[in-house]
Amino acid sequence: MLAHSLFCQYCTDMEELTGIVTRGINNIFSVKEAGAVCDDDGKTYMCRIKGKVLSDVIDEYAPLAVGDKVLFTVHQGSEGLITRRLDRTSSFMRWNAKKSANQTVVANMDKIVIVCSTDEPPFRPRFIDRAIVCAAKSNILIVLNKCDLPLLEEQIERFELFETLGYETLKISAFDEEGIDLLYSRIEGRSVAFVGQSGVGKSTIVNKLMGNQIRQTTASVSQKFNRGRHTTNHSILFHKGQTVIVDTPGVRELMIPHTDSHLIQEYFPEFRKSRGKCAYDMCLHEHEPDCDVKRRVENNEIHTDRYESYLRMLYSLKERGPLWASDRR
Ligand SMILES: Nc1nc2c(ncn2[C@@H]2O[C@H](COP(=O)(O)OP(=O)(O)OP(=O)(O)O)[C@@H](O)[C@H]2O)c(=O)[nH]1
Ligand SMILES: [Mg+2]
Ligand SMILES: [Zn+2]
Repeated sequence: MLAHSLFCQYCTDMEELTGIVTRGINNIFSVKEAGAVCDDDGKTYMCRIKGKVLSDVIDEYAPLAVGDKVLFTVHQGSEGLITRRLDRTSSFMRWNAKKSANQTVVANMDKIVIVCSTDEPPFRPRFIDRAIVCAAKSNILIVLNKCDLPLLEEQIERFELFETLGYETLKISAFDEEGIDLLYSRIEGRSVAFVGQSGVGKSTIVNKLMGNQIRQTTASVSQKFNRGRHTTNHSILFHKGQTVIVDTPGVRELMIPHTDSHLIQEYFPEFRKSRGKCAYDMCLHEHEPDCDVKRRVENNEIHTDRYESYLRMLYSLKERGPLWASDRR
């Protein structure tokens, strides 16, 4: 009888446990039970989703992401069935062009660490601009890795602009461990996810932060293309005491999630001063006459490259066309 109540999936009185998704591959999710004393204590179960879809998750590519808190029941020792996804406090979301849908890469993080590199692959500030939009309202830390390699003066200025705009930034070199302790002090006790282009050094940084606890595969940037080779192919969540660290797979291109065009400017704090000063209330600061943002770009009060980056995002939404103007989240 005891065996029946433990293992039969049709029993309704089975105890539901709470856990956190630590990885997901081919619809099998590793779920770590929320530990009694410390999250490090929890046992990990290999879980499937009960039924085909979670009833309260609608119209989203992949119903679960690493970091999701779920309810699940245990079956056959270390296997389980996920019955419910709990409400998310935050999500890092990108546009999945292949699936024509928004995709949550990681959920429930206190902070998103956007990693970029000085070189190998080259510094790409517009990638950071887009990652900021993907991170939505999450706290953000922008890390410039590979500071052992040189960077042009104008690129340093572009990076330092993020600090001026109010974002937390840090320059490190995972290679010679410069700044790793400082980075750890900024994330200790929090839940953080490392995101960024392939090859910028996310897994190398995560390995250093975790000490000897884990050893993730890292790989050199392809000589031929000077860009990463997508060494990490799925997100993984690690616990180090109370600190939660998620390593995510790098992408070559990061596209902002489908959203209302008017919302993009929310992620450009330098536009705020122009609020209420454009001739049109709903100004997108594009071709509209008497636009205060454009005027301030011309006066060099707003960085031209940031404005250009904004326009590109605006166009990328338009290019998706009306097909995607549904209520996809
Ligand atoms: N020069 C230099 N190289 C570094 C540094 N950090 C990492 N690397 C190298 O950069 C390459 C890519 O590092 P990974 O950690 O695999 O990069 P990643 O961001 O995890 O890449 P994906 O998993 O593809 O997203 C490896 O050869 C690392 O040794 C650094 O601070 N300086
Ligand atoms: Mg990696
Ligand atoms: Zn305007």
